[in-house]
Amino acid sequence: MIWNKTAECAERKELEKIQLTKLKRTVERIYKNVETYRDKMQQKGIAPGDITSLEDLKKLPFTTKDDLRENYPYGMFASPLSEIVRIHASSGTTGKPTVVGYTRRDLENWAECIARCFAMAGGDKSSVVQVAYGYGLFTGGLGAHGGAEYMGASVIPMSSGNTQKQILLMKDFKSTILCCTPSYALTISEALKKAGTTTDELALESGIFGAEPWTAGMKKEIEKGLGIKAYDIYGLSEIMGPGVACSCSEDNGMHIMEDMFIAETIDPKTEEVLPYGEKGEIVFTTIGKEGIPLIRYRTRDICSLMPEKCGCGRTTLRMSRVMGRSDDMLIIRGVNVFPSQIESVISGFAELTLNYKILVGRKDNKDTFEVHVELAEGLAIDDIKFVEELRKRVDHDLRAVLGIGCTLRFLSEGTLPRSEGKAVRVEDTRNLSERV
Ligand code: DLL
Repeated sequence: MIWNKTAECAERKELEKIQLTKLKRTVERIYKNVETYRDKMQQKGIAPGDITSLEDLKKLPFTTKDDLRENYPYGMFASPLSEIVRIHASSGTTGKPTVVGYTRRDLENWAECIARCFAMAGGDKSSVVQVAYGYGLFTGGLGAHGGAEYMGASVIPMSSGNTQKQILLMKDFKSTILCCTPSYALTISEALKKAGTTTDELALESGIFGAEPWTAGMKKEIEKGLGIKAYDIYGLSEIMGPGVACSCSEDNGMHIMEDMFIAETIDPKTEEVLPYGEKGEIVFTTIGKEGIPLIRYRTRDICSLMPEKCGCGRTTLRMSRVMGRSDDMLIIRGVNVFPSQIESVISGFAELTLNYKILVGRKDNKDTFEVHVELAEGLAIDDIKFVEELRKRVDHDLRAVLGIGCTLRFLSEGTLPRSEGKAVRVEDTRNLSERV
């Protein structure tokens, strides 16, 4: 089913007309209400009236995560807090999170986008949607929840974790759609197998998975293990949350909600706009948002744009799977982790040096995450009491900043190889280059 044929199957010309009207309105709004944007535009010598065609988008400045950090917490909001009805946040590059706010209309538009995604995955009002994305500051849980409810489905707000209960409810409540990260879908599928439950005992038909990169191998395994068809859903908190784009039954790229977002791909180094089909960093301009509209937001996600007509009948531009990042962000067990966050914690301990290494791998379909760090000179690694007490404190601070735990290993000073050029801090052996 196509949820909103007017928006999703519009003629290109018609869609571009809508985009231009909404772009102009957005630019006026940010120029009036957000000092950073006013300054950036004045520096470039442009005013809202200079935007007269979609081509003019190129004249507008980019926005980065740093802009959000520098304006923490509410400086990029274009609506007063009295109009903001929800706040979400995601990892910042250092200690402070990236904060986003939604007006009532923003929440409605978000729900509309997600309802379109559910429809792509075969959902309708008779669906039973089990939301196993985390609820809280992360946009996954509440985002999927709002969209499923808006579609009219019966929503089970399970949140993530508690795998045995997920399975129990999935069986007894006859869930037809599962929403979670692909890695958690695998965990559920493994637990099902261990419990001797067959997919015939479930009513599950499809799953909407995203928030982290996943391989084609993982997709196959999830589909087989849960007896479903798996769909890829993309999004990021800064732009809205999940539902910016989603794959359809054709399973060939993700349809972008183009009446809400304008997508471009750029060369991350030169910032030159790339032609469709070329691999680059995807950049989004929100054209329907009130709370925190963002112009040309640099996502750091690498993919390509696909303008070709899709067999499903939707006419919207598709983005390919996410093929990598143009920065160093890691996604570990669905959580965004920046090496700089780890470094900022380590540097707060006089007992530690800044010689550290981050090791990410995969074992039994789960991400492993270790941090190895050298002790300061003269400190004894064999002083068990001291080391254990230190471990507790470092572990506590890392957990507080990252939101997930890691295996912490202390090393004697001088153990790690010293770099002769760029320090290689991260060793990621998950082999995620071959993705869905
Ligand atoms: O992960 C929003 C989301 C929730 C998307 C649930 C899909 C499902 P953030 O925590 O801000 O928001 O992380 C955004 O996650 O820039 C990508 O690098 C990555 N990401 C999101 N979806 C996908 C996907 C949510 N389908 C960052 N494939 C983004 C690969 C994804 N990477």
